Amino acid sequence: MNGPANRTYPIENIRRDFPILAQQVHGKPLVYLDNGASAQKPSAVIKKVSETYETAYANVHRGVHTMSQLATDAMEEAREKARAFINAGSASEMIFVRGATEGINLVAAAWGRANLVAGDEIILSVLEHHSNIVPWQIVAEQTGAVIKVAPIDDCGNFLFEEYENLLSPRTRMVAVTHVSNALGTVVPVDRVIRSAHDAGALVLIDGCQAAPHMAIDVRDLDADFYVLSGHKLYGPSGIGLLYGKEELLRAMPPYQSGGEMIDRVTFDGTTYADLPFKFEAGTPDISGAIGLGAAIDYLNALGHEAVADHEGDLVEYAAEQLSTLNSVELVGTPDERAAIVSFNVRDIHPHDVGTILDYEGIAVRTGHHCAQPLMDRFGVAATVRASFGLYNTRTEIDALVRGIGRVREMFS
Ligand code: C6P
Repeated sequence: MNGPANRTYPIENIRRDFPILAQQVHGKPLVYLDNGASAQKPSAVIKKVSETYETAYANVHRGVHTMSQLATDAMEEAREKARAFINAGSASEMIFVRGATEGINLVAAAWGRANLVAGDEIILSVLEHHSNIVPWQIVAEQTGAVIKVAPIDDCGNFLFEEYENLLSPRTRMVAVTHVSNALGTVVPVDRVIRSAHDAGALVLIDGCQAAPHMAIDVRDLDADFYVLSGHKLYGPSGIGLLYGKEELLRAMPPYQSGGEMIDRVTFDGTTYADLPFKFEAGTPDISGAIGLGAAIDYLNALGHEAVADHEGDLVEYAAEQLSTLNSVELVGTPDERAAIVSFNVRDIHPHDVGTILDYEGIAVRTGHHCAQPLMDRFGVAATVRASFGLYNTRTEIDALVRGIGRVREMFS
């Protein structure tokens, strides 16, 4: 039985939508629990990408010919879907980027270099992925800005009061994750944003691990910048989104330069294209953007609430089942978590756990999850991470628990 608590959730149909889930690995049915790294793709997305190449592909925003117009229209339609998906005010505020990493680098470099001066403060949290640390370190080095780090408690909860105490008249940017990729902690970003704004700072939210699991409303949040990656959202890899408030994006200098982002070029100087194109230098990932639009359609058809209910049941069940195993130590037990559980198996290296689980057909991520400061906070070098998606089942969590039993057997 596949569970879950909600019997109207069409889990069997959903699983059939994802061809890769029918694969076997080492002769066992694939149990894919590495969605935090990259989610699998439904047929609708795969078909949309191949259909684009088969019937409506050319470079965009350049050609007067039919194929270019078809591709341009499809890409702009995808931008509109993305706008609606996070409730941005206008498509001008939606920049197609390679992924969250590029989105954060864009803001850190373009906004940071133009606005930060020595002594200005940037607040990050200890939960951050390296993608939301290193770009700020680089711009801090270049400008003399200072980085402060908001702490967490021993369960992995974001400590809101301690964060508020870090805010000062010198705080210019607060850049925090919406959901921790290593622990699943949901950060109260609405309150984080309100406090930062009261202190006169801007806020960038790294929504990579939130967007697949919950409805995002950037206007309701009042986020200044919000980034996400398509490949974690059941879309293609190589495409992602940066949302930025229009007045901020307008005031920022370009990030990369070249074709597409210009208005007029002479050897005396260049004027730039209007938003969003000012930040989209070069030929974009055309089929990727169109595929992302199809992934958004797919998620919308299922409904965020239904997906969140299903995944909420899974993550609760997983945490409960894993905590019954004497040999397992959960790393992080936050009050509110989304679709991610991290743990270690006593006396066994996470890579060994991951390798043996793979022989059972179970895909998990092991390592530091690109969150080394967070691993340091917990005094561990690495963890095993099971991260769930809309197609996972309780049966697969039972397989994970049996797999851990197998790991124990092999090491005893
Ligand atoms: N986390 C994980 O296994 P890119 O690589 O640009 O699509 O996303 C970077 C990134 C930024 N922020 C968060 C919170 C993330 O989780 C990630 C990607 C993957 O956890 C790969 S390291």
